[in-house]
Amino acid sequence: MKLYKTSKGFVIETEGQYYLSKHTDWDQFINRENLFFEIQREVQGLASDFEYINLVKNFVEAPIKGQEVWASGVTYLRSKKARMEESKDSGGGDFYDRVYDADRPEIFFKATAGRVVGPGEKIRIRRDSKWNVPEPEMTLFINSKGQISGYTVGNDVSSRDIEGENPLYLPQAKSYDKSAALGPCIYVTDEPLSPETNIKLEIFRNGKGVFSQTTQLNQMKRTFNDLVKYLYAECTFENGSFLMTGTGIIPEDSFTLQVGDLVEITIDQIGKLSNTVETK
Ligand code: DO4
Ligand code: MG
Repeated sequence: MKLYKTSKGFVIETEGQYYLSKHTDWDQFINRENLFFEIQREVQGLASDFEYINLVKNFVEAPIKGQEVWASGVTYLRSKKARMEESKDSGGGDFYDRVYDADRPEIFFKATAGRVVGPGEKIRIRRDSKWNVPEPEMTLFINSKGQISGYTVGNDVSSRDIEGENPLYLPQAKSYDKSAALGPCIYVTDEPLSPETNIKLEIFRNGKGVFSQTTQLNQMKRTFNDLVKYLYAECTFENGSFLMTGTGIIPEDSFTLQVGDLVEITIDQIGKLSNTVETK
């Protein structure tokens, strides 16, 4: 089932039917133990209506309110190789090599809710950066008890020249206004995701495709539970949190995002997150 946050209410999609939840607080709506069963129970008392599709089409927002967004790094071989290459001149490459094999994963703070954009909204590239990429990432919604309750699509927009210049610049390369996109929904399931789940990144410039690649969850080196264990070890999250799980796709080194580019990320079961690039 899918949960959509819209400016007109919270829409539940399940088995091809659409329902409008009676909940009015997103944080309370999503941060419940056993969310799958809670939603199943809730829809039994609601009437479905196809009109609610229009709310999803026209009024959908990023599925976040009182949560922080965190992110994991170097969880795919492709990411390790790209970071080592971009930071070789600064002598930082070895850090990425070591973290890929270490027990402790790289986890960093990505964004407050106010820095996150939703479907159809503009993502930004930094004005002081010349080399920027989208990072398509399976993103977990973890409740305040540390349980993974749902999944969404995430874009960890990143400045490669800034992080490559010095690994200590990572927070500036990663965290700035509109550097994160989430959506279109929170996908809630009572089953584990298939390792064959596809994560696809497409980039369009002036209506023409300039990049397209797909990876699968089975390419990820770490487990979701391992990442959650480290994130929740010494942090509490009153309303739960979002955790991006790292990118397995990075365009070739000659590629950089431009203003006006359309970035589309599609993950099986969850849906498509589309955003265009702006800077100002
Ligand atoms: O350490 C750099 C960032 C890595 C990252 O964001 C990723 O692998 O997705
Ligand atoms: Mg990333």
